[in-house]
Amino acid sequence: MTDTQSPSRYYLTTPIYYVNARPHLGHAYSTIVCDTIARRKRAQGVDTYFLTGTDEHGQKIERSAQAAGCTPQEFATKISAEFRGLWDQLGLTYDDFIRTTESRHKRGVQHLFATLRDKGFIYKGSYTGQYCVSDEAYVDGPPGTPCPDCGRITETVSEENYFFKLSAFERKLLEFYEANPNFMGPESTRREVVSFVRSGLKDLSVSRTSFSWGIPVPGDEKHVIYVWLDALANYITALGYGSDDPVDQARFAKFWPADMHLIGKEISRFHCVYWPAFLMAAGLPTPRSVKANGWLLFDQGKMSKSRGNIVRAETVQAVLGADALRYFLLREIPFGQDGSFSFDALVQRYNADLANGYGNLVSRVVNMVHKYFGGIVPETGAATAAEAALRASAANALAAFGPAFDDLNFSEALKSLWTLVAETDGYLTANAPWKKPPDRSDEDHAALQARVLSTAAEAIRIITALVYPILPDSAAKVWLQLGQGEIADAAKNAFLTNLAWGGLKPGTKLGKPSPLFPRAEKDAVDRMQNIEEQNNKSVIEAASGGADNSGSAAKAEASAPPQQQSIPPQAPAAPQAQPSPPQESQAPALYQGTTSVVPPTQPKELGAFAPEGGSSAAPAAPEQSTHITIDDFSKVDLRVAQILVAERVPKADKLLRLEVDLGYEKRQILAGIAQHYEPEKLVGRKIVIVANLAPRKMRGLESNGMLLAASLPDGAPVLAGFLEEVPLGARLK
Ligand code: ME8
Repeated sequence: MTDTQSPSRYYLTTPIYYVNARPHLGHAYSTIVCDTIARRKRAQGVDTYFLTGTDEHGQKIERSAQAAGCTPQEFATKISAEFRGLWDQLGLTYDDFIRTTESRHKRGVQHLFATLRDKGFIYKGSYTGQYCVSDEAYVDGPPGTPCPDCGRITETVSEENYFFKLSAFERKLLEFYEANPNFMGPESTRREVVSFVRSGLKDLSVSRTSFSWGIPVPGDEKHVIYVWLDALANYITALGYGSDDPVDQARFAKFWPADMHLIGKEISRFHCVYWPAFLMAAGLPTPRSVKANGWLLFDQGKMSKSRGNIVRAETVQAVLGADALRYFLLREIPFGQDGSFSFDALVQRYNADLANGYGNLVSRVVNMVHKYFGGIVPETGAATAAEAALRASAANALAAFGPAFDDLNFSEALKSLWTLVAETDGYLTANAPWKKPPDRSDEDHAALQARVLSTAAEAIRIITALVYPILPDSAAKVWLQLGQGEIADAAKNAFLTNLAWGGLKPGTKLGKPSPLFPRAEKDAVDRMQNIEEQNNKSVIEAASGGADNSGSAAKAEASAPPQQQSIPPQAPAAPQAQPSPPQESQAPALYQGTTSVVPPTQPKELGAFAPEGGSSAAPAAPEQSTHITIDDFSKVDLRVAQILVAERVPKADKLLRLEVDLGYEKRQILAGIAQHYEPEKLVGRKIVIVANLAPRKMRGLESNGMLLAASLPDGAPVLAGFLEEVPLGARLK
């Protein structure tokens, strides 16, 4: 099914991003990787089509829009514009940006659905089962089953649906994987997908009736098409699939099948199982490859809106520039593996490799050519062993960089290139053209300067050309400084196809030296952290009406857990300072030291439920104003959680041990409600917890939070809950 690789054109895609959250560094990561690939391909003379876009249908978006008080279309338009705006701000060179609410997409998806139905691969049936709204995925298991991908508790759906005969493709897919060993990567993804298919494929429900925010099934409009069938089709609809227009048809014929779908590893099943099966069923060629990036981790978890541990690309761009971000992501994280992001690591890498490394090398050489040769590249003269060695290093870098890069091994590619940076630096230092020993004649010294500086400048030219896809802005500046003109023009002329030693001609007039990567001072980390804090604060204020309204999207996003840096993980107290080991009868600390945050009257109305007798055992609240500010309140992180496990704690008649699911994580909490609630009856119940309370140990068990309950006059707790459906992890504010 897979065509042979066509060297003359290349079609690559990012996932299309959900519009329920603003873009963060995780989204930027996949898009930046694609941008570097697209730039390299174009600079090799390959006709390249780079597609990105936004995924705008589905129940999740419908609910986010509802929460924000606007229509799904308004909501999608706002967030989609943020993605596109950010990609433009970062200088990403996508050729097309598709929105799944565009008519060209709807037309194509309906055409695909009708084709699959006409070919007998779609039939009507009924489905009762579990569905994860967050991942828009069907899940096997009984009611209450958590989603295997995100851990959220699934919802039970019971609907008349259209089904796709996925089961008919089990063998075909396995044969396809076998015949195309490079179809999926990395190896871990390939293994996972193969074992998923080997374990048996069931037919897939491909329509929904319980909500309407989607593309109607042609001819049966009360159904909307399953969001993943809708979303995956973007890769063909953007090219013109389903259109009668000859221009669209020619584009589709030229660029399909895609050379690479670049995705995050969590959506491999959709891309490596469902997508090829849909295409095979429709009689269309399958993509040539699907490659999964690992996860960007921050504060020990996958960076994601639902965990609230996000960093924005704009923040890094504002302080260190977009190139620094691109370099860090590609150099620091071996592609395909998870990688931690931290501001400290970013600044260290920036200073070591860019400011002190490449940037400093360029500045030394360009300045010396100006100082000693009036800015004109001198004749090299006869090469010595030192020049031959540097030239050999450049040849090594040229030989190593391309294959590593084309294998998506960006980190290794850059490492090999930075070996050349270090060797050029070492060559300069060893030959010290700035220092004339007393026993060297003026003539000999001038010859050495000419030889060394022109050789070093040529090495810089090679480095700059190779690194251009990763550091496009900086490479453009260096290209000008090397007197080579606009690098964008060079790229258009496919300058990477004939890159070889010797391109910097004597007599070339260098451009003015200009700073590339000013050293980041110690405060760079603080500055980035402050921007993130301010960002988060303004989102919270906008949501509470306390600040300039930054729009419905901001409101919806405010329901995400806060960024860890901006909200103190615990309120400013020190519950650890208990004089004696906590007893079951002691309150697990809501009021300990957090009294400036929560008014002392609050526990009576919406009791942060302490084990029985807790409120009287809690330390007295200090004197304080009866009013708190919105900032004070926002320090208490109240969240919706669901009880997964409830059991009595041995030898403690008041305590229950609960395992609760916050959607973005699971944790254990202890609650003194055993005399009022049977543990079995609590399982599955949605409750409210204080999520950022300092952990405490009771009876040797750690409690990570506290549930909220009203406290009746006789002291009995009544758990706080909701009448409407609420997603796990939703914040109370
Ligand atoms: O899944 N680390 O959209 P999405 C690395 N609409 N990459 C990350 C990341 C992280 N922490 N967070 C996000 C969807 N990404 C669907 C896709 S495609 C037909 C439909 C990147 O908004 C990564 O590429 O949840 C991941 O697959 C994608 O964003 C998920 O974006």
